[in-house]
Amino acid sequence: MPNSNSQDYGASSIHVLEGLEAVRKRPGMYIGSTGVKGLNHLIYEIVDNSVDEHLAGFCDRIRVILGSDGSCTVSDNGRGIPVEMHEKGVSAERVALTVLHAGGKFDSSSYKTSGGLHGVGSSVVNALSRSMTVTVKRDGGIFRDTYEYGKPTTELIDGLLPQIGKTREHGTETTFIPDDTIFDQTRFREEEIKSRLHETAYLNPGLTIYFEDRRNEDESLWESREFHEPDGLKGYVNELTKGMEAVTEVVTLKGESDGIEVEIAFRYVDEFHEEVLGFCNNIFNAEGGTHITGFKTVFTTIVNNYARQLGSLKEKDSNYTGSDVRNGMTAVVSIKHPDPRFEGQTKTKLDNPDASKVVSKVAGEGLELYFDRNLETLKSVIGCAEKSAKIRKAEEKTRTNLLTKQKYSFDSNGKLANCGSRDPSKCEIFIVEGDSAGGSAKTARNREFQAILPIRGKILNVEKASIDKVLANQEIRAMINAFGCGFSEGYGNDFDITKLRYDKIIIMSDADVDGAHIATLLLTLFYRFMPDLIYEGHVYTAMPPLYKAMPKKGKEEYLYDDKALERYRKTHDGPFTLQRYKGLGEMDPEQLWETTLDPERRRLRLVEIEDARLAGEVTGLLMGSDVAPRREFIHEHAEEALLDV
Ligand code: 0RA
Repeated sequence: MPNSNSQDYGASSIHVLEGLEAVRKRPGMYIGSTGVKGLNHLIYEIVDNSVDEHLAGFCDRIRVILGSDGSCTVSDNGRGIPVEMHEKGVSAERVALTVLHAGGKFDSSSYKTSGGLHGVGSSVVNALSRSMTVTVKRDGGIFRDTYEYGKPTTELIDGLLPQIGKTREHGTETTFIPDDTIFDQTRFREEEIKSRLHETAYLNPGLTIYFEDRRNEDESLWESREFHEPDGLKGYVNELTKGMEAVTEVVTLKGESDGIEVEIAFRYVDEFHEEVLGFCNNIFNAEGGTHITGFKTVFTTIVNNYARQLGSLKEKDSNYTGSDVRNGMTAVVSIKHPDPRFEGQTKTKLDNPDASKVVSKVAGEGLELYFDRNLETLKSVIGCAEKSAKIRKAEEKTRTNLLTKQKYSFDSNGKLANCGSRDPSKCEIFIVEGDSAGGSAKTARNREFQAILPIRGKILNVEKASIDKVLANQEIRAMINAFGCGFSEGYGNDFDITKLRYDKIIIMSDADVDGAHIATLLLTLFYRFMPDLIYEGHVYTAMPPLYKAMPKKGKEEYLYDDKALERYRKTHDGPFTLQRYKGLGEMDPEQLWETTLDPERRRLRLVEIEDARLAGEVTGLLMGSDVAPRREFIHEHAEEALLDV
């Protein structure tokens, strides 16, 4: 029976029930999903509370037991959830289990909060459980509270939990059975749980986690595991590189600054790949974040500095890239942050700027100390970078050869209609959407200085494609070849703007959504592979008119936007017919020349990106598969930054 004593369960607590109701209405918002992932997540929420108690220094054992009744029991030997009277007039345990977000935040100075996916704790698990029993041992007593679907079923005595026994032990035990009306299925997936518990053990070397799966009817088939990893991150990196040929030992770095604790372990193996894992408050950050960036940046800088000191890089050589330096690296970066923030859709990317600062400080200092004393390891690391740089340069060369070889075949395959002049400062190239508009443009243009490159339909979205795919794309190759200045990718840079064959690269697409989309795809390509084209102001979009106004009396006039039409309506009294252009294809060559090609009359907009940061943001925006924001970009950014010429 739910407790209905109004003294024990006052007005503030009614609100509480509404809170848990919200969890039942939108479980996905609190635990990610109602699939088996979300189901397992219930266990992690409870375990994380015990891990927090370990981090606070009061618990070194956690047990996780899967029962045959579909339950999970998590117990620890911590201080025990406080059971005394809370300011809300009931036991603090009751508040923790029924108030959303209250879990664990009794005393934030001595008790670190977990950086969990949703950080919501036991009350959420309670809300999503058919039944839940919490047993607390502390202050010499054993206290028990029970719930069904998040609602208390134990009657409090003067607001406090009934004592069911005596003990000198302390700790918390939580047993819950997930609500099968919420979850698609209620069988916990043990493989994932074990792996996560093992990971937790690596991240907390002082902790022993015992796991037992008692779900089989046959007791002899129960599985039990004990996870204790006293070597911590070092052991973790060892495990991650098991069976690979080690190039270095596992190096560990540790330090603290501004209240942020940092621990790092890394090693090199003889493999052409890198793996860098980030954790914040024991939670894996699948998308990395500021801690990882801080580590990578300082690592690259330091290895390059040493490489120059040791003569691996000569004066004329460019630096090793970040991925050169991490060639063969396996690393784990784990930080403890008092106030973690996350970004990204899945909330798995750490966002705190101070994390980057502190990690690079700790890692930087630690690395210099270590490398100064371990020259052989340093040389091995530099050796891995040398190897990577060599391969990278060879690949770049092949790629450039591939492109230059095909240069003339593109010129002669009929797509590019080049101009007569070879003076880049006078030349322009129009990238025209569609063969028919391309045909008109070829007829209409001034052959002396205007080149036309028709492209078919939508080009490849380079944000979503691998470099090989990008370079295999005919339209993209045609553009790279026509421009003549190569391309840069990632850290590699084979781009040479001085070789650009046209002063103006003009994107000419229809003034509709599809046209905007194509322009966006082209801009994405330029950002990523030829950003200097934009930084140095060579990229424009053509502005074909939207309307032609034909008055009964007087001259015809092209109107380039709706504002112009408005103005026209206001300033012309006589009757006029209005022709609306839906696409470039509707214009004959002469009209196309008058409105869009003729430098004397056309309107162009310069595509300008203020700085790299904005470009990065925009590129991120363009990456999404959502069409709407892309359009916005074209209309807002390319518009406001675009000057009329
Ligand atoms: C808040 C304060 C204290 C302990 C805990 C929470 C606590 C919560 C959980 C959840 C699972 N196991 C837990 N162990 C401890 C400290 C109260 C005191 O000062 O004794």
